[in-house]
Amino acid sequence: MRGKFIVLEGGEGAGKSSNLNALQDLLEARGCRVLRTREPGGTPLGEAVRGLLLDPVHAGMEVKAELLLMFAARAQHVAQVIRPALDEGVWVISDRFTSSSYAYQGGGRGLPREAIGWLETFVQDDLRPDLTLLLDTPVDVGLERMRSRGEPEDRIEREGRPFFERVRAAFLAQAEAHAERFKVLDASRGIEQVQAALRQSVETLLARSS
Ligand code: Z5A
Repeated sequence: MRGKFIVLEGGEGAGKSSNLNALQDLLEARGCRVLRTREPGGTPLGEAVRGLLLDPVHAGMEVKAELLLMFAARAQHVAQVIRPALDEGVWVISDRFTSSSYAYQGGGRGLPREAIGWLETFVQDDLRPDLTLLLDTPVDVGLERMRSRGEPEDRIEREGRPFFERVRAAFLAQAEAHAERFKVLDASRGIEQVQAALRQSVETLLARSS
């Protein structure tokens, strides 16, 4: 049987990395073979493109170049990693996917959603995540968590609060428009509560696919 494709999305400091561990443990405990990946990245080419996208040295990157680099990395990721794994029955869990392009390059940068939609179809054909878990936090909470880690900010993290407010709004709009394949989790709660909600959503998907 074909594997399922689950994506974790959210703004800065939403807790995607922390929750991916819990998701992987849950699926493996239920006997699923799991491949964990991320965007931008997930292949040697994609990781090289990620380096270009996040390096503050490219502060003047044209927004259309940013969008096209996201999809260049994604084209390789889909062809080399995601599709083959799903075809072999492996469950793919990804830290971000195309919803981030709608949120950051669409909502944040103001690029038209029609252009993003065209690239989505060109690169993915009919491939869409079976479930997108949107970890939603007020922007201040996420930025505070991110800054408390004390790591240097990458090129995109250097954007100001209004940018991240637009990103959040664009994520929530997608979740509303595609309620059948999105689940919004209130990620401002404690990590145990967030993980309990995540488990519930994934159990529902597991029950549907058995
Ligand atoms: N991007 C894009 O623009 N377009 C695209 O198409 C794609 C991506 C695919 C890289 O992503 C950047 O690429 C990203 C979007 C853009 N830009 N930015 N800015 P990334 O996912 O690698 O980078 P990130 O979003 O900055 O990830 P992050 O900062 O690592 O956040 P996170 O993984 O969601 O959070 P975390 O590391 O799990 O947690 C952050 C801290 O909060 C950590 O200390 C945790 O212990 C703590 N935490 C987590 N959950 C909780 C709870 N519930 N309570 C308290 N503390 C918590």
